[in-house]
Amino acid sequence: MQDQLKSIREHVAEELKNIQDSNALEQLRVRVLGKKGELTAILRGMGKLPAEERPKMGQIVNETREKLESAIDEAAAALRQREKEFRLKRETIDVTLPGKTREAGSLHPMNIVLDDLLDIFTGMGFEAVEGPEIEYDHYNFELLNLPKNHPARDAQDTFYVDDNVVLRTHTSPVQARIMTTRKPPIRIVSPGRVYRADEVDATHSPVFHQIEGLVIDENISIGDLKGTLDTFAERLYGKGIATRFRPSFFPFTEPSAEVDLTCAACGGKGCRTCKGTGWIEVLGAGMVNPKVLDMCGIDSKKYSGFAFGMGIERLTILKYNVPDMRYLYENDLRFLKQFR
Ligand code: 2NM
Repeated sequence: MQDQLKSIREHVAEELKNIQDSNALEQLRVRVLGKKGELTAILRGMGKLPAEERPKMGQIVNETREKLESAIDEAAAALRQREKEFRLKRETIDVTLPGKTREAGSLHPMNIVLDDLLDIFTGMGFEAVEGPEIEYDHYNFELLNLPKNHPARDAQDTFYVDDNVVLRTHTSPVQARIMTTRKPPIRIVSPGRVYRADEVDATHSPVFHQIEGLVIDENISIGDLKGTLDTFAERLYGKGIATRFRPSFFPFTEPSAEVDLTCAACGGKGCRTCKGTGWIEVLGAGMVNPKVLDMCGIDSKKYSGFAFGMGIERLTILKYNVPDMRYLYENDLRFLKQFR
């Protein structure tokens, strides 16, 4: 029996040297000291000993149990310490590292200009309306007095989906839709994406953005158009910016005008930006052609209206002095970060 105890002490001592984790240690504790463990088995065997030997043996077994228990406890404490050190080492934080920064976003310059435009025109009583980018030929051309065989309808200029469907070439079809469904007074602007079969260069893109305006009521005159655009020019580009109307032609307006704004770069004195003229061409406008009103179901004897249209890219380029339209599309952060 003494030999058995000795062999348990020895193999426990040996195993404790090799144990690396607390699970294995707990298994050893159960195997040796547990209810069905090696030491308990020896204690049971004591019944077979002569009565006079039992107290002595009992004492030895108890001493052995105490020694084993404290040896295992010590090993457990050492393991816990080691595991803690390991954890601390792994969780070390270098407090000198730079923090995670969250960069502030910013609006695209065209969205800044679009927001300005919507403020300006809703401030004058216009309602913003949107419509489909894939549009019927009927709304994009026919109702706007661009009949079949008109050069603007050529596949050279327009993306056709099928014989009757195009990618809209302006946002006027949104206004044609409104004219056919509402009664005057009408006061709307239609911002949005438009498509033309153009090559990309510094001032052209096959996809670009427009905002067009339309006012229809009794007694609307070209004076109302001039006043509206003067107000727009000053609010977008600042005090002292005026408009100049030059005669032009559009099928959907009569009379029609190209509208220039005072060159903001020189204040109208003449410089390289405006090629010495003091004016920059920015938009087109006119009195809605009575034929268009009638085709859309509005009585041109009772009502008149004005309309205008401009490119949001062009407005943006002029406002921020951007040398090439392609900067607006390339999403280069070095460019975009300047608009904070
Ligand atoms: C422009 C120039 C002149 C225009 C006309 C209409 C409509 F639908 F009322 F006929 N909307 N927009 C218009 C007029 C657009 O863009 C350069």
